Amino acid sequence: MAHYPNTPGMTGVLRPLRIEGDILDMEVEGEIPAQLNGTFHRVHPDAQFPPMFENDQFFNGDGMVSLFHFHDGKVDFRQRYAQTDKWKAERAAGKSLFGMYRNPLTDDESVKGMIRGTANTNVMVHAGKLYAMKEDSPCLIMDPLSLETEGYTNFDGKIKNQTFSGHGKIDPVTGNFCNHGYAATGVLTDDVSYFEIDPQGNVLFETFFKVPYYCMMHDFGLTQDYVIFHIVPITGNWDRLKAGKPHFGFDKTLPVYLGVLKRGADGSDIRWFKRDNCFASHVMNAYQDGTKIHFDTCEAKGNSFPFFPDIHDDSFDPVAARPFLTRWTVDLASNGDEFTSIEKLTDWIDEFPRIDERFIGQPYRHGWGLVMDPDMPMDFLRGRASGFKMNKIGHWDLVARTEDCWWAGPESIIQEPCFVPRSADAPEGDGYIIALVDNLITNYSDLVVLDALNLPAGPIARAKLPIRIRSGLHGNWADASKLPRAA
Ligand code: V55
Ligand code: FE
Repeated sequence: MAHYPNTPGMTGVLRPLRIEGDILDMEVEGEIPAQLNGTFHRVHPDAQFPPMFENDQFFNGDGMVSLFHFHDGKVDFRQRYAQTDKWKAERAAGKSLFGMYRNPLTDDESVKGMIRGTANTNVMVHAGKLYAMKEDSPCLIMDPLSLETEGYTNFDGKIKNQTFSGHGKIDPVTGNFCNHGYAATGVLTDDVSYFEIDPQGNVLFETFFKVPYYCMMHDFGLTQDYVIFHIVPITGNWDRLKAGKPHFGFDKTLPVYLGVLKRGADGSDIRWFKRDNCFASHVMNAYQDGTKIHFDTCEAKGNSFPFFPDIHDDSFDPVAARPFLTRWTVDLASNGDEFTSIEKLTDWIDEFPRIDERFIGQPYRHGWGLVMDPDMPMDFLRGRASGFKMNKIGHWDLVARTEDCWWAGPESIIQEPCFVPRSADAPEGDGYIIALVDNLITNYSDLVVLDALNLPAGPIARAKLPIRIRSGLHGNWADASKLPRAA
């Protein structure tokens, strides 16, 4: 009999879902544009069994992958667990064997030394496979259409690093899958690797470097010639793990760094720039402008993660926690290590930034993301939503410096959006935004389709689920041409 803890992270809107299944030809309101031909994969944490520790992190749930397969104006839905080594061992035992988030000291003896990953952070198609990613473990390979798990890979031994972060990016120029892994030589280590995998799935190179201090390196920036790493003080150490504290805590006494490494160069060539303390997690995009590098990220003055509390036990500040899209600029021609400028690009509280990914690493104009507008009615609070309440999708035109949005209404919160180009050669931004919208009152989720450059017009179509999908992390579109041929 499964008894999940009676905590906000496991009850109400965050009750575990644990449903695997298929819907052939989803119920649709409106018309699915016929150009939408491909797949949208996304993932959420969903503990298969009650966690060993009542106060475990939301981020520690087993990865549950959802697939929305668009073809012929229809959408098919499929949902399966990512069958990590952890998932299989616990399935066989009928209970949890792995302990707290990123704390191997809390595991059952029977699983010591096993890969602890949950594959719950991002899913992306590359070289005909679905990469299911979690930043503390290697890449888990799944089939993009059947969602069957093949297992972990180190790419024929060519990736020496032990970890594969969740925010790998496909360079639109080379088609390479570019990613990093931190804690690369073991839990809490300050080694990081950067590597690129070609369109056929072959590792081109991997290089290692040291960071100024160990921290959660959740995302990074890619430009045509450089890779950019932000070092933000969400940090941890063995004393915390021995004391059973959360792996990470926020340290407001440490500076923030931006590392710039030439792609293909040795990791020891990385150059560090430095600024005052702040919080930043996701990166919208980065690009070169002469000798300058622009790095667009959602910056907050203070810690945005209440579940990774202040390392010196300061109380959580919900105002300082609000992130805003911000442009960090450094100049490679400068002699010092200071930033050239830090420019706030919006007054909207926003996170989960996305772009037209044909412009990754390039000068770009359009960005989208989730927005929390606290002035709109929030009937969904009756559903006990916790954390940020993302009730709008925002669009930023970074050239015209305008912004517009779509509000999901008083009952719903929104999951990370994803941009889909109208066609391979459509101009930047010409296409669709797709996103899961979770109605916390009726308890259903809809996958909405919007015109990316006309969000205020509202959804063109809603593919309707008969359940509500648990709040998740990240997902990606893959054009049908990138998928293995259906058997
Ligand atoms: C994040 C999510 C994770 C994680 C670390 O910022 C960072 C998001 C779903 O797991 O382990
Ligand atoms: Fe993320």
